[in-house]
Amino acid sequence: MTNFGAITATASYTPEKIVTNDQLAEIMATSDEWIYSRTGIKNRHIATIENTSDLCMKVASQLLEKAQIEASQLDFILVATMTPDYNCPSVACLVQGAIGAKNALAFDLSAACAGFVYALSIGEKLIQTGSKKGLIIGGEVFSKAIDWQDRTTAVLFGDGAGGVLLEASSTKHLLKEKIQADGTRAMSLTSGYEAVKNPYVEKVANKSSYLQMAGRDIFDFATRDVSQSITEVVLESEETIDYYLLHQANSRILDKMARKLKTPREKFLQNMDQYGNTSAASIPILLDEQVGKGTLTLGSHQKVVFSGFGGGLTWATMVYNL
Ligand code: B82
Repeated sequence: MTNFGAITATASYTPEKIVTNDQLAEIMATSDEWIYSRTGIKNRHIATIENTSDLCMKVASQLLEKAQIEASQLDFILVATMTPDYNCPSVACLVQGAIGAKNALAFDLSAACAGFVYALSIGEKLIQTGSKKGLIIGGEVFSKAIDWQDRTTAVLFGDGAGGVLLEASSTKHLLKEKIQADGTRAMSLTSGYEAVKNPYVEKVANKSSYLQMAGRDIFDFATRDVSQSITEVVLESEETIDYYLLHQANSRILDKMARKLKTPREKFLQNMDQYGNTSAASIPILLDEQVGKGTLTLGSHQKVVFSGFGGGLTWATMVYNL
């Protein structure tokens, strides 16, 4: 049986331009102390030329190069993003065309900061039903979606992309998962609103399209509902977890989760200091970085938790056997 998915390569790419907290303080009323003490963020990469598909294409090419496979061998390309270049074509199709993955189905998945884990879950099902190889990518250019006049949100986000190659394997790697949503709390985090606008509309809704978030509400969601899902999935897996790779929104969330889960804080890997919140890209960027550093090794059977959470509300947790 070769019907399980295995992550066989990781990659990430962030735009060259780095903006520090001090540099942000030059264009808005904020400070390094204010940002760092509340969020754990110091720097973020900001796109100046590249759009989301460009970042994702770089990740896709790196994955093919690392695994030494041809683009034509790919059966699927899934991109998790809430900041696509276009509504149509999808980022996934732009990547498919650019790398020449002529046999791959391709689509984008919108599940905000939980998007990468949602997409990994769908990729696993595609492998279970016969696909052999596919790319799962999370990519965002959030800098185009935020209100640069709003210092409470503008300081939080960064641009970037990360991804994995998923291949058919005889070993089970995705040990347990729980993929959830609660649309009754949809208005807690919104971005990209588009009003109905046509010659027959009398009054076009005057609602901001910028990212807006009810910080305290989603902080409570993360530390309550997401902690609970992690507790459940880990218990069901009956595994001892080596590391936790959670969405990199805010280091205070990780502090509180570690306390709630009675787990040493060091097991919660962290890189939001260098990238800020990259939404769907945050977990695959963190994964690739830790594989690069040697903290995590593919094929080592280390047990990790992936947990993404964000707008929707959406949340998705996996216990993964690397
Ligand atoms: S905050 O509300 O301002 N706060 C927590 C009480 C500061 C210490 C805040 C800030 Br600043 C940044 C992020 C959050 C937050 O809770 N974010 C999220 C929570 C759940 C899901 C996604 C996110 C996200 O930001 O992506 C709170």
